[in-house]
Amino acid sequence: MKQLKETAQKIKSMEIRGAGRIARAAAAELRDYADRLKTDDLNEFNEKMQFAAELLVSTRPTAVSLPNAVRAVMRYKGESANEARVNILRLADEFITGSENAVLRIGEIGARRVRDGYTIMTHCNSAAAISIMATAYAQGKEIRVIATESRPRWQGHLTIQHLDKIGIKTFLIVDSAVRYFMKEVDLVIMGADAVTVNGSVINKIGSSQLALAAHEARRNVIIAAETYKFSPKTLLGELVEIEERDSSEVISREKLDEFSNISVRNPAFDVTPREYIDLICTEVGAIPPEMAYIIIKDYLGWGIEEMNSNMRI
Ligand code: RI2
Repeated sequence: MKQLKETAQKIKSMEIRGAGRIARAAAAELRDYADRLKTDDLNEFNEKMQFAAELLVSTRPTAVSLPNAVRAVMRYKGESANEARVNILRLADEFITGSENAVLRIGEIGARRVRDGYTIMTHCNSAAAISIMATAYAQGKEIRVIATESRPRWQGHLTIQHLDKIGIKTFLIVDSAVRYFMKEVDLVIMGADAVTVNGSVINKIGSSQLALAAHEARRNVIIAAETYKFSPKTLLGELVEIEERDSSEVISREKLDEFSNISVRNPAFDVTPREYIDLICTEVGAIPPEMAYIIIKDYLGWGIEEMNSNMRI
């Protein structure tokens, strides 16, 4: 239980962050938790697994990768606690390996859209988006990247570290400079925390203004997103909840206490409408956003019937 709570806390505090990484961390925690559960009673085992699943899902409300990863593991079956445990270990490992391979495949598919000499703008820190840039660069394409700081958590600093290691020439800019630099950009590549059934993309706050500036300047926008970032629940009309984080990420508590009339709003994500997105690059292909439903139904396996009868998390 202690380790389960620690993992949940690390995801909540963003010590473990990035939609893909938190999904893999949750799958790994469910696997290890099942392994640590010593009970032979199947009912008790199931109840404890359900508790763990719900705790992990509650940590970050927006990233759909998290419930999708948990659901992939919680599909386990077993006539006994031990059978269930063995099944969970297999499902979790399958999810983790599949997720790592998906990022590589997205790199290969997405790199086909990157030409030699391109300047690419990116936002926040997305392993899937970086995979495209890294693959294009490894293919010998001379690219440059413009990376935003991504306030308030500065994930842009992680991006520049990564790109620097690979050897890609990168400019770090403040978030408010995206429109100023758009004229120098050939292609925008960003990640996703969630993709809805109508093809809208939820990603780090600021993504939609970047996409809007790209749309205005007629630059293409590619979203790099594994299929498990598509939200089955949006098929039932549910909206993806946008996480609002603590004010202390934006201004210190002491400073804020100096004011009487000021409070902080700190949404972690925003929604980019599909009109501003040219392509969503998944591991099963580069699709127009309008095809999001196909991914949810055919690749995640959640048609409307399964949704109505099965979805607990
Ligand atoms: P990968 C991140 O969320 C960013 O919004 C990023 O674009 C997205 O996850 C996808 O990242 P946060 O955890 O899965 O920083 O592509 O809030 O790495």
